[in-house]
Amino acid sequence: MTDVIAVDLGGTNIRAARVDAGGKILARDKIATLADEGLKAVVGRIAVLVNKLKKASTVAVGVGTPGVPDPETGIMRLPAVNIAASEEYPLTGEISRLTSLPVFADNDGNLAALGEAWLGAGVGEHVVLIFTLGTGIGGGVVIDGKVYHGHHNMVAEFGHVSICYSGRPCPCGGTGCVEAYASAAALGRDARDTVRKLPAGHTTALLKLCGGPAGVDKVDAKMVCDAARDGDELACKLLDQCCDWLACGIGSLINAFNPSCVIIGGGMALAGELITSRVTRILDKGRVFGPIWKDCTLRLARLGDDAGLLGAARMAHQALEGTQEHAAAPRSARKSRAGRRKRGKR
Ligand code: BMX
Ligand code: ZN
Repeated sequence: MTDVIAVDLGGTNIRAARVDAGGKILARDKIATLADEGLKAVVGRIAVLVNKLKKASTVAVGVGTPGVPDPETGIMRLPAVNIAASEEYPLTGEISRLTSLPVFADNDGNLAALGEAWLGAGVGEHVVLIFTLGTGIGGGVVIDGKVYHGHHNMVAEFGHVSICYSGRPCPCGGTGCVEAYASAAALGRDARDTVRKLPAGHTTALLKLCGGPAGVDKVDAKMVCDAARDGDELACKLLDQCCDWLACGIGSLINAFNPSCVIIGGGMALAGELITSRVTRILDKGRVFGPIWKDCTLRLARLGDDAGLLGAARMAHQALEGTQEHAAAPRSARKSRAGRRKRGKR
């Protein structure tokens, strides 16, 4: 039985796993991304991981990345904003050169959606949307088990759906993007700003969790969720506001896609019910066309951190089978794969 190496390129860590065609993880490893060193150095580290994990049974590599790799050339068409020097970088070609394997790549949100639709919270669903809440907000659409990429393979950038006409600026160049309001990074930022402005003597669990006024810089989204779980008033207010903004984005996309299911994933989804109950309550009250919402369920991701990895594995297997035409791979890799098949190897 053949297998592939799945890679999940994150802002902090690169995670990789050898995965069989049924989605079983056979081995895994990770390494720090060190994103400031630029994508070229990062790709060198990806290759080290792949070469460590690959076996004679390994037939391809699947990579999930922020930004958008060109499906034909594997060059970064939309740079990853959290990885330096990623613009126009030949992502799949370089990894292929360093590992001697065909490489396929797609956006991390798309692959999280594919992973959940394959083996997680979206199994058997007709139209699945995912929102991954992390440094940014990733998005993905899977229809009947296949990623929907749009006319020029540029979607789904759900984080950059605007929820405010003259709102916060976003690194993408847009205004009022939901990512600038409801990502884990945005919630952490809002919490720090709010705690800094508290009048003297005001108590909040957030101040205790960060070790007092000197530790306010450490306040993050996880602390807000932990404090909200314990009923802290300020943390609950921050989370209410964040989920209201998130529901605004989710409601608009439900109106656009009429999904059978919306999945909330990413690191912040570990807060579980705290997020889904708030978003559901807001959607029940409005922000979405009622009859469309009635037909849809909102769920937490089931694969946790492995959604993107399993999606990357699924993409590579699908690409090899020729059912996922848009997967990014350099033509040379496709040729060498065809050549191997002709020669009857692997
Ligand atoms: C950004 C965007 C998406 C990515 C999302 C989540 C860019 C343009 N990245 O919105 O492609 O899916 O972040 O990524 O670089 P995370 O790693 O921040 O969770
Ligand atoms: Zn944006």
